[in-house]
Amino acid sequence: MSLSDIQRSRYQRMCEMRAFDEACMEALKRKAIHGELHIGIGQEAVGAAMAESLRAQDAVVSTHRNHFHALAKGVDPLKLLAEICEREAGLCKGRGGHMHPFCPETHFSATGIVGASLPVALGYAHAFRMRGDEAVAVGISGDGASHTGGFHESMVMAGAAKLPLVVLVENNSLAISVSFSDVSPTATVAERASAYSALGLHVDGTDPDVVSEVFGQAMDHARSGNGPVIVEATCHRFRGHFEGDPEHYRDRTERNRVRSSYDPLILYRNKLCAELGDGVAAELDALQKSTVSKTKAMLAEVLAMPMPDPAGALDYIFTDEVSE
Ligand SMILES: Cc1ncc(C[n+]2csc(CCOP(=O)(O)OP(=O)(O)O)c2C)c(N)n1
Repeated sequence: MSLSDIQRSRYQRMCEMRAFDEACMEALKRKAIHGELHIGIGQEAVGAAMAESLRAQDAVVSTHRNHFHALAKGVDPLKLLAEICEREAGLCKGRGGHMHPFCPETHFSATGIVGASLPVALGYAHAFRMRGDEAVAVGISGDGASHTGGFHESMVMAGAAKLPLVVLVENNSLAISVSFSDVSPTATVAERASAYSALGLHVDGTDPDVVSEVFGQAMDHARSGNGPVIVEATCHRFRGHFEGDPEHYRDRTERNRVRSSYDPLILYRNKLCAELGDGVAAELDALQKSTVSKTKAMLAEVLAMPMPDPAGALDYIFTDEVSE
């Protein structure tokens, strides 16, 4: 049996996301990125799956760990990588960097302020309702951000006004060094949804098939005027909180256990081989290989791009006009 289009595209998206973050790690090594870099490797299944249910008019507001969400929303990977590498040709002319990429054309934005993506997503959801648009706002949160006031206030307002808001919580069980189970008043974030008159869905975030089905259900629910949804995807962060994090809170044995047990690319490859036969392995491997080499070529292109002119350091800070 052969791969279906959807299986191929889910695997390909995950490969693209992994290769993208590996390129970022390489760029950091080459000193093309300054400041903290938050890598999403291990969480590819969530981003890959959400891409399928997002429409052009929907908005996504992400976090400090935002690369996969930007790719899922259709942000141009070359412009995104150029932004992360602080180039003039980047999404925000190199002024936003890795934590603050903005793309008005695709309605994608992100913030490095933990918990702040939800109030912004709430604003989008209000605007969609006022304009009568059939669009959904997706606010992304980590498990740590689910404990902030902004998360709570946004959910209260979205629930009261039945706004088209989907909150995607990537629960990787760590907020830097703080374990979710040590601080959370509930075993899951999803079960808090009923307190906000919202729908709560919990899903295994390592399997793109499962995430896709559940995220699609959440988007349909919100798009049909049924109010907000919390989708919580359990996933695993393979790298440190940021690149260079000494990870004193987990030892090498634990890190290796997580990587060898929950790699979404390996798990999905194994699943497809078990379902369709080992014959599909060669196609999957070729796909991964060509994705890696295309991404390496993209990084080379970005690194050859010019940096912003220091004389323009104060450009784009103040504006006299507010556009629509
Ligand atoms: C308001 C605010 N407080 C603290 C920080 C520092 N900080 C950056 S990321 C982070 C933890 C976020 O954890 P989580 O929401 O679980 O996301 P993850 O890093 O696991 O993706 C913290 C405390 C910040 N950026 N903003």
